[in-house]
Amino acid sequence: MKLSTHIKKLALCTALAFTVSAGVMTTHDAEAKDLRGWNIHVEDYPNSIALDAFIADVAAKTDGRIKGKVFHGGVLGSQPDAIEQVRLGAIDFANFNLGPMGQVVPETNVVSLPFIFKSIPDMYKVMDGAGGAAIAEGMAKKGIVAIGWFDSGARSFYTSQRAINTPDDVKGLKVRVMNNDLFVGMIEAMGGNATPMAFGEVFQSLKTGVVDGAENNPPSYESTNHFEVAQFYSLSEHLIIPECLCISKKTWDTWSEADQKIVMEAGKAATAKQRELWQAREKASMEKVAAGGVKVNTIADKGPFQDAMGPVYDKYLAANPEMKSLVDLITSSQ
Ligand code: BDP
Repeated sequence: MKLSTHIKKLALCTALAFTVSAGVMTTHDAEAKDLRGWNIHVEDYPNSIALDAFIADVAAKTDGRIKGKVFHGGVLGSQPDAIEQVRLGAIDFANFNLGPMGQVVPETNVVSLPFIFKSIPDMYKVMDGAGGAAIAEGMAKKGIVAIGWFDSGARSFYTSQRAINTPDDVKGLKVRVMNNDLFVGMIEAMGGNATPMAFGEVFQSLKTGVVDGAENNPPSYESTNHFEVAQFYSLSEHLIIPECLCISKKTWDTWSEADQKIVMEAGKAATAKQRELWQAREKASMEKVAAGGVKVNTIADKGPFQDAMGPVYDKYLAANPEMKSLVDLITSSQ
């Protein structure tokens, strides 16, 4: 929509809101369009609950000037497509994992490096500080406004045939990864065969043996029922990749500064809610998969996995020398 049309619309909404506050009208938001929110997860997932709360909060605080609906379960398409849609303004807001965003926003690749974060609290510290700000800046340049960082725990391997205790155990396995060359390199560094694939296709691929395994955090392993078809869960915790609550810059730019502030605040509240729900869901998911017959093994010494990632870092930094300062910033602030 043209900016001038938007301004007219906003002026109309303001006038209508004024009329309402004067007690003349009962509805005032007939003009506001429904924003479309993209989400890959099932409805009761922590991220989904936080997204629903976010848009409800925004609608309440803007008196319906900004309102919308979240489309759960990836019905608006896969994440790589949705990232493009957000950039174009066809999708207005979304929760994205930063993993598949690397092809579009180079700064996000830094958090897709295996073992870049030492722990979840370290990830929070970095993302809520200068590291997160640098990544948000890179995203804004590509038309995506990050207003919060969601927790996505740590990703570990799950396989259908045997547990993984050392990098050697990955040798020869076909492992599904998210869409990013870095993850292909990560699996190949351990001698496995990486298969980039959309999230929605993984269950069937595990079931039919197209892949031998995949990797994800406990809530995703559980909510997708992947645990039913890949029953060895090996806690390698090799990737801690945060997620964003983000807004299309095209949509963002149509809002007044006051409304942007309201959206930002609602984003903060939704992020706090997601992080809290996440902790509880991780526990519940681990209990559920254990009850479902999953054999969980912890990996006491992650050193060999970290060592195996040396070439992944070398290759990445050789190809992206401009990212070295961001990698250094992240590692030195933990
Ligand atoms: C989940 C992320 C989701 C990804 C999915 C995946 O929350 O955004 O699409 O992993 O593996 O943990 O594709």
